[in-house]
Amino acid sequence: MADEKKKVVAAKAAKGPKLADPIKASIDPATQELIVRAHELGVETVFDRAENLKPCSIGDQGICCKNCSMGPCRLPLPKGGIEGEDQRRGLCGATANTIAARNFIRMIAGGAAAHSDHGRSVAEVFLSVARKETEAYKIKDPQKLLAVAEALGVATTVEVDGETKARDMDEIALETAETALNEWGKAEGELLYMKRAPKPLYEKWKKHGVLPRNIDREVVEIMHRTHIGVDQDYRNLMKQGTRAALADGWGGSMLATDLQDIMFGTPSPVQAEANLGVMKEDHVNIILHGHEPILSEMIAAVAQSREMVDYAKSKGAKGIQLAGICCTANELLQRHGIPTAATFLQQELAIITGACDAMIVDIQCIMQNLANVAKCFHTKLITTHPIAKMEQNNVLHIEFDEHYALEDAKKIVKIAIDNFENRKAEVMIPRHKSAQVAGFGVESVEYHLGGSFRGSYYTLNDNIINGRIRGLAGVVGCNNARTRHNEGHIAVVKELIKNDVLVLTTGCSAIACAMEGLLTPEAAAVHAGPGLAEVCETVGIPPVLHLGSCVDNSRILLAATEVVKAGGLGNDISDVPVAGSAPEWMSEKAISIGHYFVASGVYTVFGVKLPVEGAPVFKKYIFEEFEKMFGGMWDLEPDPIKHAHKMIAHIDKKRKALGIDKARERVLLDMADRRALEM
Ligand code: SF4
Ligand code: MSK
Repeated sequence: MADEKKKVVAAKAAKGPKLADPIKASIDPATQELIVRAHELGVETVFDRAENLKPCSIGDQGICCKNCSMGPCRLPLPKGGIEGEDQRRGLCGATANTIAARNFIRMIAGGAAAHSDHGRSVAEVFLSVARKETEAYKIKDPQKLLAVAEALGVATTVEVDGETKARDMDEIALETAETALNEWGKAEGELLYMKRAPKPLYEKWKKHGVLPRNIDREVVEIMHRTHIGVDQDYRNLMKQGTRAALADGWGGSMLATDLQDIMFGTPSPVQAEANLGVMKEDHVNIILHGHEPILSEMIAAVAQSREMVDYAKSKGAKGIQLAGICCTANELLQRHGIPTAATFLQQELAIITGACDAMIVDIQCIMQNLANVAKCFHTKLITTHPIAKMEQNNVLHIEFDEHYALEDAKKIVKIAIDNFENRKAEVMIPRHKSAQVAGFGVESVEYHLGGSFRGSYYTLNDNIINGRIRGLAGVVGCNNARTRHNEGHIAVVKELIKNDVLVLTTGCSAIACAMEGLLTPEAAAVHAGPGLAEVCETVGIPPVLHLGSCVDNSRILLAATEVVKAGGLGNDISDVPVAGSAPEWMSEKAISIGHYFVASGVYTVFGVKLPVEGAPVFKKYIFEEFEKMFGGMWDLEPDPIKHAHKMIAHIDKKRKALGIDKARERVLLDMADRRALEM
């Protein structure tokens, strides 16, 4: 028997690792073509690894603890489920609920730390700008500075001889920068931005003791509480998870977004293209990947300079093509209209085109296998951040210092240009790309939907009340190699807009929508229900609005707050017909985002899986009981159509509670009548 087993293992090993089926791996033709090319060239990608490396089923259910060296303790569910008291215990006695809750909030800590540390870097650069220590960055949006100053309690006026005068902008900038940076580590009080939320929501947070004190402390406290022998009550653990997630959404992420807008400009709608087809064979292709716009803004400025374009031409290229991956793509797109090359799962494929002369990365969502793929091509892979290096020796590390931003950016762009003539493999850029309109935000939604009441959310609210727009959905998050690339995003979003739900999207979900052509005003006529299509056509917006990067989910929170303020849709975010979704999530950041949506009153559905199945009591707590505290709760639905319909059902429940469900029925009749008249 043992010999038989050995033979099977040997036979499998002789065959080599399994290769991904391109059609099953992705719905996107560019991705499929490049997976085939990777196979032809013998280059392994994440899609192949997903075939050969299966996830651990115990970890998948959230019930593996390795928080001390007596473990790992794995607590599989007994066959036939649990009857009576759950007898499962780790060596220390930790229950499945404790273990799942500890794991869950450690994911929140990871996500909140990632977003917030990004925010801190931005705040530090902003402080350098305010102190005039750097020439490279400027205040591009003084209006936004004034708004942020006010939200942070920084005075924007002064009294001079009994008269109120505008305060000096340099002074405002400096005090705003110092106040903002203080939010990460202040000794007492609560995060200043919490009061930007609708008052009833703020009161709920206060009542349940989850107002964050400072950003760093909430992450640190999670690490403390989840250490062996500390917090052993899943409800109390989740209380801290909530506080840390709120410190992310209404703190670190929101500050990152705001300070980026002040320095790099508040986005407004721009047109561009998306997918790997944006790369150009006869250009130097520079791909920017990661999250912080601090570096990519400089690269964008330098790469578009006459000096660098001429240098590229001197090397035989026709010019320089910049394109982004992941959230760096979203940052570059929303402020400069720079095209989007790829989602998270396509990052290795950008190199496999053979046309990527340099891939410049900073932080988050950067696969270590990029270095192995780059070895097979001429691509220079350049890490730039002190906290994110790679061990492989073909990777260049050029540390980016904001005090020498332009010099560093020039050096990097020059390396890319010099590498143009070293292309080895035949270039194979897929032809697929789509048009997109991106760059929406709290301000531009207000402007575009303002209608006759320019500069307000009344018209958006009116259209929700009269039922043309059934409700709002935030569809966000990553790709996940455990599910078919982009299929979940696209199916969920199409189903929502078909049912008149206006979708706000960020992150890789936004990139997926762009690749599918859903981010154009024309998409409304093809994919949206009649009510939503009518609104989109009238105001000239796409049925899916791209609001930016992962930290820009804070824009969704503020947009929902504006909806509440505009009136007619209740007093709190939890009253608004709105739902959240991450159909293909994979990162800890997604868990933090999901939880701050939930704690802000939003029903939030995740696709793929959630690490809670092994602890049914804990699962019930966050799936059902959270609603009683904050109005929002978690849900899981891997099937994208059912996923969308759960969101629609929640939206309808909220419409009914507001007494506007009848309005929707009337509007549908009106539409039919109108069509009959037109005929
Ligand atoms: Fe096991 Fe408890 Fe240690 Fe976790 S903390 S590994 S459950 S003994
Ligand atoms: S990049 S966190 S894969 S959305 Fe923000 Fe995409 Fe998810 Fe990274």
